[in-house]
Amino acid sequence: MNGLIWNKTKECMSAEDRYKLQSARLVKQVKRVYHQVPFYREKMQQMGLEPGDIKGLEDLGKLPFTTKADLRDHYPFGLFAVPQSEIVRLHASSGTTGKPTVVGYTRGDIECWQECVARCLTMAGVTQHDKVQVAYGYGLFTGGLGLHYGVENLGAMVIPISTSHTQKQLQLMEDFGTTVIACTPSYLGHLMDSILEAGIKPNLQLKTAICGAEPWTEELRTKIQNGLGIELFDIYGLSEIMGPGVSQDCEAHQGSHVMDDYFLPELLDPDTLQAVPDGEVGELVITTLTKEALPLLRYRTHDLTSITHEPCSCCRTSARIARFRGRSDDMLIIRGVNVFPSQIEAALMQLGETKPHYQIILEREGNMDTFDILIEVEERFFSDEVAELERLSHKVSQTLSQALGLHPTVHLVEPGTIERSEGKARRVIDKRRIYVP
Ligand code: DLL
Repeated sequence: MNGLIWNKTKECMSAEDRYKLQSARLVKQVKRVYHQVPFYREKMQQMGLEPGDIKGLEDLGKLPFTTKADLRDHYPFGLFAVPQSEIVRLHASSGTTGKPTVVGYTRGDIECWQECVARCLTMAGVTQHDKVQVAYGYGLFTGGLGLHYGVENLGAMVIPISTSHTQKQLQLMEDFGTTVIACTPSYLGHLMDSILEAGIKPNLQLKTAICGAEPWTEELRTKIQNGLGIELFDIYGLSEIMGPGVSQDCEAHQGSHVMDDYFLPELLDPDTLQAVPDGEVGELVITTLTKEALPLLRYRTHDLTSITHEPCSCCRTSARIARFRGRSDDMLIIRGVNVFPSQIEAALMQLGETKPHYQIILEREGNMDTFDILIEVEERFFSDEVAELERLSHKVSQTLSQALGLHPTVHLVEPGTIERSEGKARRVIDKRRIYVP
């Protein structure tokens, strides 16, 4: 299919054929994980389950869940279902302290991934005649290479610039005639400001953007679409499942099409773990149907959304998920990096020079996140010895930057500054309004 517009046949199959395909793949996948991954075998045995008990989609609810903690506990390769010699690539989740979650891919997994991303690009109207500037980070993060291989698979031209400086992005965009940009929505907002400021919009060929990796709103989409006169598409994915390309919206912009011949979505109540009806908000849980290296059963994404199984006006019949409403855990996504408040606490405790009271304050300045952390320190640091406070401030900033992979602005404050609450401490004040209310 190289060089051709992606053929939609598979994406438009009837509900009946889809059900049959998903069922057959699920049965096969369950057998594989039972025999290849001791973790799943033990879990299923504890539940009194044999692979033969899973006869199709109707038995999905019997299967055990998988969490990020399970991946961490089996760091680095403990959940892999193939020998390491069959792994052709590794990626890892961003911004975690200590042990990251590591994901592996066989050659077959990479083929599946590039097919999914090629489908997404086609949904956005991208063809072999396009020039796609990939401004997601390359490296262990899945964004850069994920998009890269999808673009090549489609036969379009890839410009693998990664997260270079804005001036460089603009220069290449102008010189090479970039028609599609793939980057986080907040960064695109920043690029837009720079383009408008430099007055170079008339020189650009840009018409489409593939944005994802962080929550964003319809308001931001409209603002950038109007500002740049281009169309924005919302690509979703997570490293544990594959990376970008698990789902994306089409030209109808009526929800994000899940590649559900490969990734089976369920929408569950995060407290009861019971299915919620179509249209109601729940946690997205995904079972990989064909993944070879790291197959996951009922992976809890913690992303909150709703689902519909109604066919779309574009003819695709896959399940569609709505814009994300938030997360059922406390993970924050700051400038595209995943951050858990507990990481900050762990780093501060290890440093041992501050008090255990801290507060994260997130805001939007223009289109970029600002990331401030207030941390209480002992009274004595506020004596006349300014140098001591500066030393500590520098050390804390360094420690946190290392732990998070981000540079928060650190404010050391006097004891009692941060408001105490009787129940749970209010660790995060997020004023960015990135989720739909
Ligand atoms: O962010 C993969 C990716 C790269 C997706 C490039 C799209 C584009 P992780 O770093 O593992 O992987 O982060 C996954 O990011 O569980 C969501 O909470 C959030 N996320 C990803 N895409 C979107 C989106 C990549 N379009 C976590 N809208 C996920 C809202 C998103 N949240």
